[in-house]
Amino acid sequence: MTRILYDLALGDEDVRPSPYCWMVKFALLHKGLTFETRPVRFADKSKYPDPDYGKVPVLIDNGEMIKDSPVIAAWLDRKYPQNPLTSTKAEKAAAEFYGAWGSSALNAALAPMLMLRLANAVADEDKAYFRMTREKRFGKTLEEVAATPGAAERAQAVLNVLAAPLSSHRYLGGGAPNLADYVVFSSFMWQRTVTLKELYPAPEPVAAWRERMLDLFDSYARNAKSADAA
Ligand SMILES: N[C@@H](CCC(=O)N[C@@H](CS)C(=O)NCC(=O)O)C(=O)O
Repeated sequence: MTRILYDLALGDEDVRPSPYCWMVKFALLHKGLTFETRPVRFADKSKYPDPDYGKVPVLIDNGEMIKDSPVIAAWLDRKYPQNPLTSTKAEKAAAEFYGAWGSSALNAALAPMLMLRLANAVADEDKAYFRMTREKRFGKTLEEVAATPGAAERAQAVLNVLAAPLSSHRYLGGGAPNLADYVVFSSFMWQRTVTLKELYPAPEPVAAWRERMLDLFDSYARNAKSADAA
């Protein structure tokens, strides 16, 4: 049985920033499934398992190709029912909410502090592609994105939302981590793999939860390489 996860890499191939790939790595670890990661860079789509799709994560599970992180998570729960990522419809709905909130509110709040750092850390052959695609997405230069006023304050305000559930629960999943934790924490891995610097003050319940998440699975995430250290 081979399980290969195609994972986005920066200039240093060991630095893996993609939040969606992180979510799938956590999902596999949660289920106790072994896997290898295969790094791909941004621009050279010929190295992707599906060049027309042109994105990762893509999981190849014993020859079967599954794409798109929420689809991969749902597929893993169907194929490997042990240690479910979500056990009830309510948990599934909550994880869907957190996924949408993470990729809109949280990622948007973090982006001004990360985009220019990412642009500097991608491989030389990716630099023009990265700048062109991201400037098109933001509708401004990466320097303008980085100069967004009040970015740290906005991140703090967004994290205050997360402090609400984490003030009374150890995890977003309640007493133990579930898919909701993995989708949100993946955004913090996007940040952590780009820089280990403290970019904004995090509310205490969120900071404590992040430490708990870093400890999971023998500190898998804590041991991930950051571009700072590359
Ligand atoms: N909806 C997809 C989004 C995947 C996605 O956007 N992946 C990014 C990395 S985070 C990517 O492959 N980017 C390649 C590129 O920018 O060319 C998922 O959840 O898996």
